[in-house]
Order: sequence, then C-alpha cells, then structure tokens
Amino acid sequence: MAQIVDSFGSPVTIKNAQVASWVAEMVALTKPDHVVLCDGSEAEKQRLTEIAVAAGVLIPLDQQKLPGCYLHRSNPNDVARVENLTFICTPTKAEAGSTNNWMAPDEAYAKLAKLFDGAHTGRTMYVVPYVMGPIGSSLSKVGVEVTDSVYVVLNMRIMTRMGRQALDMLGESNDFNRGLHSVLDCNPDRRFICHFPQDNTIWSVGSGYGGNVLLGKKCLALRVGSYLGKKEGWLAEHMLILGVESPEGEMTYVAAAFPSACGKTNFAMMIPPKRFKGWKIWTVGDDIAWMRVGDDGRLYAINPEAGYFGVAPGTSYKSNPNAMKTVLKDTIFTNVALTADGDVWWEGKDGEVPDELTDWQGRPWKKGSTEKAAHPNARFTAPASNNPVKSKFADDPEGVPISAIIFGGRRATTIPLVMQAFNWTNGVFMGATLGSETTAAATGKVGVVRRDPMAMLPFCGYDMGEYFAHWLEMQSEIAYPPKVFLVNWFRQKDGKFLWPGFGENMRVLKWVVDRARLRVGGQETPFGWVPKAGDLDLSGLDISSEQVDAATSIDLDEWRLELESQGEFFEATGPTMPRALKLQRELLLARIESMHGKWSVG
Ligand code: TSX
Ligand code: MN
Repeated sequence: MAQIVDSFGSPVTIKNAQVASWVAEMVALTKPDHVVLCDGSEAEKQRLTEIAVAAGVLIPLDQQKLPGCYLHRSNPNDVARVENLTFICTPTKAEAGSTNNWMAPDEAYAKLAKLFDGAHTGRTMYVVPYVMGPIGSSLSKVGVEVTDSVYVVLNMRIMTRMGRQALDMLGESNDFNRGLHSVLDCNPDRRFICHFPQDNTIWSVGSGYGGNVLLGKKCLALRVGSYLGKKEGWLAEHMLILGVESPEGEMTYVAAAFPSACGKTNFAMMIPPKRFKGWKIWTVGDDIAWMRVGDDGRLYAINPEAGYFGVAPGTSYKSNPNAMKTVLKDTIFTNVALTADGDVWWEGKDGEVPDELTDWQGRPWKKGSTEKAAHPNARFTAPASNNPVKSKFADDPEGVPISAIIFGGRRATTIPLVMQAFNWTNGVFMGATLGSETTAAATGKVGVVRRDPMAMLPFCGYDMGEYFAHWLEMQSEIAYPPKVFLVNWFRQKDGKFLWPGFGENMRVLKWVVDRARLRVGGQETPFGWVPKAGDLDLSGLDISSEQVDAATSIDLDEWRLELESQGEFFEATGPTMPRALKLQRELLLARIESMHGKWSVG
C-alpha cells in the first residue's frame, strides 16, 4: 500500500486504529498512487492551492483586489445536486420512505465498489478528517472523507473544522462518518450519491459539485444527521440561525427553514432598516442547524458548518452587503463569470454589466448575450469568519437558545406575511405543510406550489412521516419549546410583490421576537395568530396601508384550496403520516366550513 504522507511528502501515521484500518480498506479498493493525510495547516493550504492552480482546477483572481480568492469551473454536466441519483440505502425501502430513492445496502455497496475499484489510480487520495460543529460541543460529529479532488479538500477546509483537530477530537473512538468520494470520469451515467445511515457511511461517485461531494454538508449534516437525530433524540434541520440584538443589548435567537430561492443567506445576514436604529442581526449559521434540549429545558442550536456555500447570482450590496464583504478574501468561486481584470461577475451583481466577460464555461461573452454569463447555481465558498456580522456565539460549544422557529415559503397567494402557530403541534403542522413556488412567479404568473416540508424534502434521511412524528415527540422533551411562525415575503398582487422584503423583514422579525417574549399583541384567526393593526411597526415604511392589508390578508376560499393540496401531500406520505397532523388539517377545514364564508381579519 502507498505510504501515507502529508502534503509535503513526509511520512505520517494515522493514530486512530479504526480510521487507519478503514483508510487502508479504501486504499485497497481505489488503488491511489499517493495517499495524503490533511492536517488543516496554513502551509498545507498553500501547497494544495499551488497544486490546484498548476492543474487548472483553480484560476487565481486579482490577488490585490481579492486576496486568497480563486475561480473554479466545474464540468458543464455537473453543476448542481442530483436528486434522482441520490439514494438512501437502508435495510428496508420503508425506512427510506416514499420521498427518497432507495437501494438495498448490499446492492449499493456492490454496485459502487465496481465503480470505485481502481478509481484513484494515477491520482492522489486525500484523507480529510473534519468536525461538523464547534470543537468540544456534545452535538459535534467527526467525519473522514477520502477524495481524489483537491477542490473538495480546499472547500472542506472552508466549510468544516478540518485537519488535526478532528483526529484529536476523535481520539481512539470508532464513532466517525466514513465518506468515500471519487470524481471518476465525471460521467452522469456513473454518478451516485449513496447514504448508509446505519453504517454512518456515505459513498459519492462521478460528481465534483459541492452538494454531492462536500460530504459533511447535505450528506452528513442533514441526511445522515436527521437519521442520527431521530435515533439519539435531537434535530438536524435545514435552518439558518440568527441572533436579534435590541438597542438595550437583549439577545433573542431564531432558527428559520426556507426552501431554495427564498433568500435564506440574505435573511441570516440581514441589516435592519434606519427606523431600527440600534438593532443588530448576528449570523450563527445560514443553512443548517443541529438542535438539542439543554439542561434548562430550552432548545439549543449549533451551526455544524464553518463557512457559507452560497448562491452567487442575485447577491449584491443591495440584497446582501454582508455577503459581499464576506467574499472579498479567501473565497472559492465556482461557475461565476470572469472579468478581463481578474474580478468575478454574476447576474444581479451591483453596477453596470461589463461589456465583455469570460462566461462560466470559459467562453467569451458579450453584453446583451441571451446566455447567462454565470451559471444560475454559481457559488461562493467563504469562511464564516469573514462575515462582518458573524455572531460571537457561532463557535460556542453550548450553542444558542432558540426562542422562535420560522418556516417560510415563496407564495404569490394564500399565505399571509406572518402567522404564529397556536402551539407546538400546530407549528409542526405549519412546517409539515410548507410549500414554495417555482421562481417563474416573478413574471406575475402564479407558479406551481411544491410541498417541501420543513424545507427538508431532499435532505431527510428517512421516512417523512417518521420525521414528523419525531418533531411531535420532541415536545415531551422540551419544557420551553420555541414559538413557531410561518412567513411569506413573496405575496403578490397584479404581478407585483406586496412586501418590500430584505431589511424591512426586520419589522416582521421584531413581532416574532416580541411574541416569543410574550410582550406584543396579536389577533386570533382560524389559522394562527397574526399581528393586529398597530402590532407591526410600519413607521418610516413607504408603502400604502392597502398594500400592507393585502400582504397580511387571509382569504377563506384560497385556504380551502390550500388545505386540499395539503391533503394530497399527506396522503402521498403514506401510513406513517401522524394522526395529530391529519387532525390539525381536518380541524382547520371544519372551522372554515363552519364560517360559511363570513369572516375577515381585523
Ligand atoms: O432574499 C430575499 N428576501 C429575504 C431577505 C432578507 N429576496 C431575494 C429573493 C430570494 C433569493 C427577496 N425578494 C425578498 C426577501 O425578503 N423579497 C423579494 C421580493 C422582492 C423583490 C424585489 C423588490 C421587492 C421585493 N424590489 C423593490 O421593492 C424595489
Ligand atoms: Mn441549503
């Protein structure tokens, strides 16, 4: 077997016997020319960056303007997660549930072992130990990913606590996630992302794209994590975490789940408008929350990640100034456009569209072209430490106490600006029925609503009905459950957005915080509590009261249709769908019927 070395070629040993024997097993399978154990040092980063640049994997950007920043262009056939090639490999199909692709573990191991056989020959296998979560947290998990991609290593270095600290934390324990990855020949016909939750194992082959290959993120922190959460009594969620600080210095922490294209990263880094002088938003995380019940009976959350893997298009000083400042150094850009002077560009960036660019595929591009210069799913990988509003508790092993959970979707109709659930069960119902529309809705045409419960549909590693049941069961463990809310920044009338969104969402967030702290009014409706006139602080907001009324209104006929659509989804979930949630829907329907159309808010 190839001698294990560090990135400079000096021999090293892996002290943990379990890790060493598993790596040896993977080496025997993939047959690399070289095996490099990553230690996470600065020197290693420089060495690997040189290797990546020499191989054309990374293109240096203007190092004066963007120090430590590089551009990567992926294979054009490999630009996004591949849900149809993502499998949950549990002993029975029922455990994976109706919303996941399933393969029997033996079959999956056999099928992928054929692809992995000799996959690293002629290449270097990088052994990447990493921690998801703050060092020293009881919630944190160790993983080891072996990969033939130096791009993966450099991204993992930003997104996780990578290197020596992970093996130190693991000690002699056998409790680590086993991640095997090869880009192979990047052929979609030989591309599979397989999760073996019972073995704490992930095998990913045939892709080099973020979500498929940075195994700590969606694969471990969400799919395997949600399975472990059910087993161990905690929650692995597709949620941002933010802290709201009042002018008096009072901190309130909120976790929020939104399906894609709802501006999760923007919300996590939001800057309050002028009217909210002295208020501050602090980012704990922008994508994933791991939550456990603390000794004091409250729900505590950590962000398992150490960086942001954000969508670049649409990110600007207007939509998210803090994200723009975060990507000014030590950032890897993937599939963005390149300017002649070594800067990056994407659709929706501030300022004039450049006359000429190199597009995401490396082709010349001219202003006015019908093709996009950056890929719509182009990304930045940036260290959280670059974020000017990173919470000082983001690395706290204890996590932050969550006072409110917000679910949100992109809905042109039906869902009002904000509603508070009556109780935990009703809140789980709001999460379980979460829906979002395809972004064609920008034209004013109502898009198709896709159910994306808790924004976890592509990320739950087991049966959805069982997952809802776990949420419901959590109530008996949490003495002080967070208050639950549903929001919608995307309500429309005549093809126009009714709510200004972005920083103005602070007005909604303030109501959420005040409700969680039991100090602001509300109006009871059949669907939840909503702000009554005067509860939402709208001072200094340049929109008409009619527009606010339209954004917050509730229409019984629209809701009747909504509940029908929710019913179809509940049916599709199958026999594990909890009775408590079916009854929530029935009760709501019965309430609407008893009103005979005679009802309005306020
Ligand atoms: O991220 C968004 N948020 C959350 C911000 C904290 N976006 C961007 C789209 C998702 C990637 C939004 N888009 C939001 C929002 O709250 N709201 C909208 C809809 C909207 C779009 C443009 C305007 C207003 C609302 N423009 C003007 O009012 C000028
Ligand atoms: Mn996400």
